Parts: sequence; structure tokens; C-alpha cells
Amino acid sequence: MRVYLFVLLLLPLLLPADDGYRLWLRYDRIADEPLRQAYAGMLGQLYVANANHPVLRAATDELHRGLSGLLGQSPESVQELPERGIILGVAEELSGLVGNIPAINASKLKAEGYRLFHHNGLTYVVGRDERGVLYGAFALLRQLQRGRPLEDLRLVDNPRYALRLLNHWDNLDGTVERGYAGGSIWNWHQLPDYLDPRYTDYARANASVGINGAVVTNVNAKAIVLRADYLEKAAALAGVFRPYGIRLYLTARFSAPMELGGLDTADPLDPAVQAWWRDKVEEIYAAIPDFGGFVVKANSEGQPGPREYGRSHAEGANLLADALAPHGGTVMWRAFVYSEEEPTDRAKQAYDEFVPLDGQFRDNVLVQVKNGPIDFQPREPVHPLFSALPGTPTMLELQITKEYLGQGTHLVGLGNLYGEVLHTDTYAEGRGTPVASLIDGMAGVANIGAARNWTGNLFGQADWYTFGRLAWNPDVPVGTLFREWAEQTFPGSDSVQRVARSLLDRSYDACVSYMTPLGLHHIMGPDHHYGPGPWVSDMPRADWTSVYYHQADTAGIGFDRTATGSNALEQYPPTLAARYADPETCPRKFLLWFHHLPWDYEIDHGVTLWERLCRAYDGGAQRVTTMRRDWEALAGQLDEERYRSVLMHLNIQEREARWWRDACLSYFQTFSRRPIPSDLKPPAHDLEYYQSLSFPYAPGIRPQW
Ligand code: GCW
Repeated sequence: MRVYLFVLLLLPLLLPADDGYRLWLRYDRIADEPLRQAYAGMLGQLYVANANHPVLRAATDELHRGLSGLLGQSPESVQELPERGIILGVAEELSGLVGNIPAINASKLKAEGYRLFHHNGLTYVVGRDERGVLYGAFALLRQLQRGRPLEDLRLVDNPRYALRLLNHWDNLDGTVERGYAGGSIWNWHQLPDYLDPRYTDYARANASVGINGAVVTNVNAKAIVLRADYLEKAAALAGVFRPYGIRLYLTARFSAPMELGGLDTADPLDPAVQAWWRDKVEEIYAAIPDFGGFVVKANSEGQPGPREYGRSHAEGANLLADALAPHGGTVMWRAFVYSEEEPTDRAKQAYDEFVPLDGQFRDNVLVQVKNGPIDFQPREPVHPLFSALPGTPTMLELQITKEYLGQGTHLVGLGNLYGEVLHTDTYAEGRGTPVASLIDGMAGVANIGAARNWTGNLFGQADWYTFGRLAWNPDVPVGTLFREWAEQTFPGSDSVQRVARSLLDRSYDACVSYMTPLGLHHIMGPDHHYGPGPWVSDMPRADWTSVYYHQADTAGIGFDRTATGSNALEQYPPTLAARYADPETCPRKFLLWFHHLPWDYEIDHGVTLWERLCRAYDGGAQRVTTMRRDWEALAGQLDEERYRSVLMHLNIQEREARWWRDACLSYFQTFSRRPIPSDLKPPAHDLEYYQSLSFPYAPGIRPQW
């Protein structure tokens, strides 16, 4: 017994410290010895067709890195087809070499797709093109990391969307807007000469989940990034990304022709402006031959744009599209606009602005639409634009960073948010028209920073992973992705994996419940968006306040977006609109998004809205306590460093969930004038206390406002 206890106490010391830097690409030696030997027996040699292609070299390097870690031995590179081992290459080249193996046939492969299979002692990684081979190599490593057998491997995997991008809201001064993982990973000052090895690891991580583009600068853009010296810096980054199949994109400030070019206008119809952009784009392609294109935030939150010249968003987008088209570049024009003058319901404004422009954009323009009509709230109904632009390609923009979802500390598995959005049936073309079928690409606002483990909160890595894998294939069940991530991040421990998956799965609903249950939204602290602030009423614009959104008064709570209110509902296809219009059929989760209801509205048999609200807040906070306990019980089962780091964050989350619950209930109670159910704990402090808290140095605030 004593010996047993002693070993138990020592166990954490035996597990090597782990700072999380390696993400899900850990490649530690496989502990299951028979399995390791079986793999090693099969994968001892490596034959690569066209081994000198830079992308194939990256794939080969990764296989060497991965296999030498996982198996303890690197495969021997051979120049002739081996009898056992790995065959890697582009389908067309391989079929000439290895003869008549039907599986090599590329007909089922789309651009960037790959096929993995085992045949006669050989494991084939076959791509439609070089990128496909790279993705296949990562997929093979994933099989091994997850301990899956190779013998009956038969995988054909094509990406659903051609554009799978990270959007960095990174500023040139090294700060990150809405970033909670430290400063920017890009060291602009030392580029182009100093190439941090982190840039390569960043590219590897992205490639491993299929991300093929990176917008490296903030949409609140500075023109200076288009200046010659900065283009040289960007070109250096693009050079690191290229072998990993990642194209570099920049944000374009609409007024750049004035700021950099000395013109006195940025009017998109002005020939001098058009010539300036044409020349600038040519200069960019001279430095970055595979430059991806521009992302633009125009006429939104103070950013310049075509509206200043009486031109439409389509005219603005087409200006840049025409300059990029000869080089194969793309414009992603953001639909996140709401008028400075207002005052219609902010949820309606993007639709009103963009629907009349449908069909007017050039072919190389995509309109980039946030998942919901307000702004990355913990939960929103899907944006009505997805089903209203049949003549315009669209990008779905999601946040991977957690501006409104607990920022740097809360564990919230965003995969469930992403899945909910992608699978929401819009009924745009009758039943069975989910958002995933209406979009043409996905962009995720990155949660990556200079933190040693990239995302600050270790579980933020799962959000990056899940985003990438869903952008590759939105139909993979989110639970499968949680499992993949957990298996690769905590290999060798079933119990840690089980808890990790379960935390990812439970946490999204828990967070919505302790922050904004029943369709409440935008009730957080001002500017920094940290913590509860349902009382916020004093802001430069009404639609930046909380009271604008929850509309609580002594009669009830909620934003009436039905025909008796703003009628935002009319922007949805009729089937969906009808469902949301009736509080009886409106999903609970969106009830107060669409309806203003009395406090004693009976929501369940005999349960009033007020009581339901109290129980939602309370239940959400309690679930975090359970999450914290479940993780705490893993003591000694994983390395101390990651264990402690996650636990400390969960402790903060538990405290803050309680804070949200208490602050919001105290505040809403001043309107409901009803007691908090007696079986629930009363708030820990009075309302004045919560209102007195201030966070002048909360991270992530935009520097240039
Ligand atoms: O979510 C809001 C953020 C801003 C952001 C803006 C946008 C980059 O609070 O910080 O600016 O949306 O998406 O443009």
C-alpha cells in the first residue's frame, strides 16, 4: 500500500513538463510497444516522387519529424520503389511509376485532395497536387498519433471549400486587437531578416488542419503595410508559408491611395485611384508571386470606404478586384457594416446594405459575413445574408479568439458554436439548405499570440484545430474533432482524453447559460467586452450599449424583432421567419433575441420567464464548478505543467461564471421585482458592487480608437 502511494505521489514528476508549444503535433514515442513495432515494420522506408518540390519536401520533413518521434526511428529515404514502406507523391506522377494500382487514379480527387491507402505492404500518400500530398502526410501522422491501424486504410479526402483562412487582427506595433494570448507572433520590426522558427511551426500547424491562407494584418488597417519596406517583410513571411501551402493575404485600407500615394481622393471611379491600385498590386505580386489578395473593412467603425464618395460597397470591392484579377488574387469584402447615422435595428443593417448589391460584384470578390447579424455574441441566430445573396460568393467569418466568450481564461469549446452555425437549416431553397451549403469559404479570427503555448488557454488550441478541420469538411461531427484533438494532445491517457472531450463538449452551452441565456446578447462590459455589464447605457452610440439590446423594463425583457418591433425577422426565409416569429415555436435559445416578453410569461408549465432566467444563470455557473472538479480529479494523470495551467484557468472561469450570474440577476431583478427562487444562492454582493468594478487594462482593446 505504502509503495503504491509513493509511486502515485511520484507520478507527476515522472511525466515530463510540457509547455504546450507543440500543439497537437507532439510526436512523442508511442507507448503501446506492439503497436509501435507494427508501425515501424510497415513504415521503415520512404519513396517520394519528385522529392525536390518544396511542398513535397515539407511533407517529407514532417514525416521524418513525426515518425522519428512516434516510432523512434526515421524512415530510410529510398530512390527506388521499396517492398514495404511509404510511397508519397502526386497522383499523376505516381501512376506512371507504380503501374496499375486503381486507387491511385485521381478521378475522385479534387484540388488539394488526397488519398491514403495500404496495398501490398505499401502505404500510399497520394495527392491530387502537391498540397494534397502535404495534407495526406499530416493525415497519415494523425492516424499514427491516434493509434489507428494502417492495414485497412482507405481514405479519400477532399476539401469542401477552396478558401480556408485565418484572419489575424494583428497590428504593426505588435499588439493584437481582441487578442488574449500575448502580443503578435509577427515581429514586423525584425522582418524580413529575422525569421523566427515559430513562423514555420505556425505554418506546419495550419497545414496539419488544412488551413491554406493567412491574413496577417488587422482589418482595422494601416496603409503602411502596403509600403515597399513592409511588403518586403510580408514577402519574407510568405516565403516561410509557401512550402506549407499557405498563401499570404493583407488587409487593404481604402484610403491608401491618399495616405501612401498622395492622391487627394480614394474614389473608386477615379482613374488615378484605379491606376494607383493597379500599380500597387503589381508591386505586391513582384514581391509575393502567390499573394492571395485583400480583406477589407470599409465604412465600418471609422474605417474609410467607398460610401464617402457616394459609391457602393460593390464599386469599392470591384476597384480592388480589377487590380487583383490579372494576378489571380481575391477580395474578401466584409459585410460587418452598420451605419454611423443609424437608427434602425443594427441586426438589420448589413442585409439592407448588401442585398441590393447582389450580383454586382466581380467574380473574384467574396462578401465576408460574420456568423450572426450583431457581432460574435456568445450565441446568435445565423446571419440573414447567407440566404439572401444567391448571386454572390460568401465567406463565413467566425471568431476563434473569444472576445465575447471569456477571452483569455474561459474554457469554451467553440466547435459546438461552429457546428451549430454551419448546420443551421436556413430553408433558403426549401428544407435542407444549411449555412454550410451556402458559403464558399471560411475565415476564422485567430486566437494565436506570442504566448508559449500559442493560445494562452491550452484548450484554445482545440478551437484553432476544430476551426481548420471544419473549414476542410464542415460535415465531420464536431464530437469526432474533439476526440481527434484530445487523442493527439493527451496521447496515452484515456481518462484525460475523456475529460478533455467532455469539457469541450459541455462548455459552450454552459458559457452561454452563465453569460447570455435565452437569446440575450451584448450585455458585457464596455469597449473591452470583459465581464458582465447589462447596465451599460452611456456610450457614444445607442447600439453600443447593453440596454439597447436587452430592453429590460418592469414589463419584461428582450428585443422585439417581430413585425411589432424592428421586424428583422422579415430578412429570413419565410419558413425560418415563421418559426422564430412565434414565441411558442421560437427555439428557447433565441427567445429574447426575437421577442420582448413579460417577466411572468409562462415558459414551461408553471415556470415563468424570470424563474427560467434565474435557473439558466445558476445552472451555467454550476456547470463550470463540475467542469473544474472533473479536471481537478485528473491530478497525476498528465504532466503537472498543463494540468496546473488548465486548472488555474478553470478556477478563474468558475469565479467569473458566478460573477456573471450574480451581476446579471441582481441587475435584472431591479426590473422583474421578483425574488430569486429560494433554493438558489442569493448574489454574493449588491448591484452597486458589480457596477463599481472597472478594468482599464483589460487586454485586447483596439489601440487606435
Ligand atoms: O467584434 C468587433 C470588435 C472590433 C472589431 C470589429 C470587426 C476588428 O469589437 O474590435 O474590429 O468587431 O469585426 O471589425
